[in-house]
Amino acid sequence: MVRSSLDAPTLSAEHLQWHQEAVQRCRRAIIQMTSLAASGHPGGSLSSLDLYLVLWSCAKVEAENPWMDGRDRIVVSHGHTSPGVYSVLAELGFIDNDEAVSSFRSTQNLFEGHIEREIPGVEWTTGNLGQGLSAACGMVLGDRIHGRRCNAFVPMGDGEQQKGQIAEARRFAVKFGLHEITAIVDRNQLQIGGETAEIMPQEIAAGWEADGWRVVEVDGHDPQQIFSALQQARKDEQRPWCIIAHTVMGKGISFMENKSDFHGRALNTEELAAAVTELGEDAALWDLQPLQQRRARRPDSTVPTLPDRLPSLHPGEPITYAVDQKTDCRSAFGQAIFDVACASADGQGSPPIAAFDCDLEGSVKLGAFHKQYPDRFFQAGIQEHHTATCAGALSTCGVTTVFADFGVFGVCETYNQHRLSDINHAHLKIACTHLGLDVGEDGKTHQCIDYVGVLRNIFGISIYIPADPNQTDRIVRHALTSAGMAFIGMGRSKLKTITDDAGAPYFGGDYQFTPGHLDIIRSGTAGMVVAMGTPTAQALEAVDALRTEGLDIGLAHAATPTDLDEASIQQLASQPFVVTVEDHSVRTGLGNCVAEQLFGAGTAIPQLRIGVDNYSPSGPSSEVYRLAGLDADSIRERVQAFALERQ
Ligand SMILES: Cc1ncc(C[n+]2csc(CCOP(=O)(O)OP(=O)(O)O)c2C)c(N)n1
Repeated sequence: MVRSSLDAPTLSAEHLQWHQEAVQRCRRAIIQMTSLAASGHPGGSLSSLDLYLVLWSCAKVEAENPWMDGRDRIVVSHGHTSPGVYSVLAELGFIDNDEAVSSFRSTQNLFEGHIEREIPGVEWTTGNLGQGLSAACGMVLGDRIHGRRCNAFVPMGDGEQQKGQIAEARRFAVKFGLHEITAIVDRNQLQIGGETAEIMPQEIAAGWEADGWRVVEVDGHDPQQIFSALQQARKDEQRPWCIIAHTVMGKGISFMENKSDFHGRALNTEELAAAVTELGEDAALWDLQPLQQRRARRPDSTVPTLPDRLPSLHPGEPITYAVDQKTDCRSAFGQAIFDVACASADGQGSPPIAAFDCDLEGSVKLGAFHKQYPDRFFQAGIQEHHTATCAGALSTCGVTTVFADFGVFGVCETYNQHRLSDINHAHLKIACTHLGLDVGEDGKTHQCIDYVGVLRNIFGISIYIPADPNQTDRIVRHALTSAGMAFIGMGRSKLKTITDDAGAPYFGGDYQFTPGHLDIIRSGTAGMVVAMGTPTAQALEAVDALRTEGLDIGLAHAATPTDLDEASIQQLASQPFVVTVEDHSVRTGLGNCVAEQLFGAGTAIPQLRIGVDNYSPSGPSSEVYRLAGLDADSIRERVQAFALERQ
């Protein structure tokens, strides 16, 4: 193996010699692993191969210390070229070649069909095309926040250029001066279905130039040209560069060259023999049997465990909003994030915390944080897909990262980005306001009534829906100081403070937020109303009215609807019936969560689900709630009727 540095004047003759030999070995590995798995993407792997070899042999990365601070980040965005990536990582000692080749696309270990962040040398799990550049932006920001500089190199496909998120990311990179990033487009002119020019004509170079990038074109199979372009790109302290590398799909095996058929098809036995002959090796040496046997044997993996980087933040002191101090949860969120940042600031006044906004700063209440920490606030414009990925990647770099948005954009618009961030072990905190019908006059386009239903599919996310500003305060402090992905869901309106029997703030003072715990706001034996989020105030008014009328009904609040603990479920199970109240689709929200958790505990009690059963019109939230049956009177009537039916 020969390694060089981008500081060297050129690639040495020795390096070039090694490159030519290594390319053949890697081609062999690519063909072997895809044929063994009988699937995979050999075509693009072969076209990107020279780029990968130059990158991993010249960038500041170390096989012995793959996750070292300050390393360069090689973020391969077209993750289907995994055979190419694995072959190069094996060549450079990051991973074991036989392990990668024999277990590729098997359930044995991590060498999946698309590259995985757990593999040393891989920075981001990709495969959902269009997200790599955004992830690289997050990583560069992470190093800047830690006072370091890293270079990020982002190889991408040319078909991939059709994704809009890439344009979002390149504008962001230019706006924030992320000159450390170099994109490298594998311009092989082909994608799955044929020629890129036919599938979707695109002026690739013009697009990058128009967004402010410096564009250069190279022969993507000439290591010296690739090296020199990378070197110049790295020297430019003003602008990020895009290197368009002209390549040949299937490069190196003549019958595969320029054939889109080999984008995603492995060679069959005859083709494999022909490829071997062409690569100049004895076909007998290419016996796949030993590798097949190893695949069947499933030996333990030698891949080390990916380290996790968690910042340490101080939660600060909780705030209690008084009973007559009507405010909205989003303001309480803005105050709490500001507080946590101030409480966690180091000697230089810079906390390891960052917040992203998509042109809704005033509405999502990030103003105070922005003003105090302007270099930790990222105004990303109406570019939610990029923002979600970029923030997700930054959250893996030892920076607590908040993505604040309206629910309909921060959840519904960006679901796949969040899912990929979770697969990447991100710790992103998604704070969404204007949830449900409480979006008010904006109407049905903005009514996010499916956040629980959508987000509960993401295995690593904790869903937190506070009942009022006091609980919001405590939930935000908890979420910001805990590991993992979190969603904090809030409405828009100013809310009544939820009070206990004595009229004091229920969620104020010494109240401790405990995930999984059902907060019993009123105890009763005739049945239990379980509310979630904004309509808790309406449910409380309804329950108090019914109690005055002699119905001993209780009220609970489920701030973590998807994960109620056993004691909470038992509390519900002992009731004659349960009524769920939510500003969410009745098909996929709290009602579902409660029903399935009760059923799972072996209990079937009658249940009434009060919630949203259709898109609702524009109007003040209070009117929209009345129309949807979420006002206190409607809740009271329906609970009363349900109780009467059961007597
Ligand atoms: C968002 C997204 N849409 C669709 C796909 C399915 N897909 C995988 S590879 C590919 C074509 C990619 O073409 P290109 O970037 O040119 O890569 P190459 O064919 O050169 O390997 C498509 C459509 C995907 N992985 N992600």
